[in-house]
Amino acid sequence: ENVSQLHRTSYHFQPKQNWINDPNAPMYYNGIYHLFYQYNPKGAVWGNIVWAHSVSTDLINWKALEPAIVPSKPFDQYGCWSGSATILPGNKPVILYTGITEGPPKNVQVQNYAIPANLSDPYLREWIKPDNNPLVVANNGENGTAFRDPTTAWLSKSGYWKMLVGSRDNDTGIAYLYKSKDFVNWTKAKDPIHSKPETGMWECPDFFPVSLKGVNGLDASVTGEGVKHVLKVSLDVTRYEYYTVGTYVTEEDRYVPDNTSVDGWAGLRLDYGNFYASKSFFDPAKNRRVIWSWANESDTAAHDVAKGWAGIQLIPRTILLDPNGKQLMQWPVQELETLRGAKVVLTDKQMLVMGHRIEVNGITAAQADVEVTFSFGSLEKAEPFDPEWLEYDAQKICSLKGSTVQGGVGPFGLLTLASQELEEYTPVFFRVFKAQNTHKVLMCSDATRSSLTEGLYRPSFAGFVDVDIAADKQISLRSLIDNSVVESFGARGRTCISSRVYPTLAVYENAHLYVFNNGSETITVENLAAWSMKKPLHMN
Ligand code: DQQ
Repeated sequence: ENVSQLHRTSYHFQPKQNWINDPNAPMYYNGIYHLFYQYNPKGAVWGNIVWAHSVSTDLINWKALEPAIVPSKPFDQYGCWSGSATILPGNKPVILYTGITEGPPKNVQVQNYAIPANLSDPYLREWIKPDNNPLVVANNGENGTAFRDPTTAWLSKSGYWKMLVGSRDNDTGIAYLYKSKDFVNWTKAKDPIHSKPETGMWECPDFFPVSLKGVNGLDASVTGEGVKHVLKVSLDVTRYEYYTVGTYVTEEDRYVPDNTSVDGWAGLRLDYGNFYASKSFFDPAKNRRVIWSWANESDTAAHDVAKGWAGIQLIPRTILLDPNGKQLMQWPVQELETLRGAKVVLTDKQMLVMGHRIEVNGITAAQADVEVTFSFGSLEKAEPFDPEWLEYDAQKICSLKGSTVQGGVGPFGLLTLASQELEEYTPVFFRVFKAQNTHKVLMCSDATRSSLTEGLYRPSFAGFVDVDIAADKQISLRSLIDNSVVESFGARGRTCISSRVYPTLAVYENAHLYVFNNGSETITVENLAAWSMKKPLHMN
């Protein structure tokens, strides 16, 4: 079949062809990382959904296996939708997933389980769906057409396994809590673990503990002193996710977000760009929590069909709680650095006056990893933050104040995937505003000028960065550039933004990378290191 190679990523996870969406049941088992994902074996649009399966020893090189779970039984004959893995005592993995028992338009949803046919097969190629499926059906007031995406289960001190199922009641988003002694007989807890009016369907909930101190990730079952919990949900209505940091009140089986976490539309986001249906897992080999996410295409479905493929998985990220306890920090897994090839550095503290840009030469700019720190002398020139903007989200401010709109402190940052004459470029940049008694730092990844092609979705993705910029007087940025994706990490991963872009001129060796400043305050490039990124030896 004809698969267009232009715009395919080199080091992001992609199968050879066809449609992919949500990462499913990521796990580490006996030295192997498993990634399952929603996949259409028959085309480049959503449909015919099965669980594709790939394995890896390093999260970078992947080997594709046969799909692990495909529709075959009355309890999943119209589709095998998203789910999660749990490793049971005795080192026994089990998958919980949503089966579709009645097709469109209703798409009736139930929760099933599957277990490896042969635990001594290192790749766990074959999965069995026991006959006592489904485990959980909507028979207790739940909406069976909005009832899906079971989480990894955790074991509570009372000896019960607990898991969440995403749902909604009219407009109220809900994460139902189910418990079981034996992983087979599940009963619904009296109350959902959490819900929130006017948020719509909660897809792909993820609920996990994070440590208040140190850099270790935690297994799903950890509770107690020094631990906070995070609840992440994917909002079907807007196709973005939000999360809160809070307390899991184990005695009541309720989750209570902290008063520093906004619960709802305006909440914190793992990524302010193209990032959906994310799922994390605890990696016992490296004592870390790792999160995977799907990034959909931003072109048209007709383009996807013509290309023969759609969707990528973003680079897996290590998740930590910010030492301030209020938000998460994410960073590409360290294994990614093994793909770093040719390196260039700017260490001579070059100054960027307003309107100035410097090209980063000597790397493959279409396929690169860049780390840079920018500094400045003072915030005196910071533009005032218009109080009216308090009603706006960051994206709207970025669309008003793009990279070419001159400012005070910023816009400064990177111009990625830039063509020779800047007919095309995707800027990733910061802009500092003076607000009442404080400063606001806006980070943007703006696709507006990314491509000369008409009809693409070109959002000005943006988020605020929670740092003490007046004290720091500097800010760091890392961007992973890979042909049609730019994945950026501001201030060590406090604010992350991923954009999908489709340059026509800034492709392969015709792509350029620059640092730039368009604010009146001179910006210093404290240090910059950029690497050409190699293609993994094995990618499906
Ligand atoms: N995708 C799956 C659902 C999930 C949605 C179907 C999120 O299980 O709710 O492919 O992208």
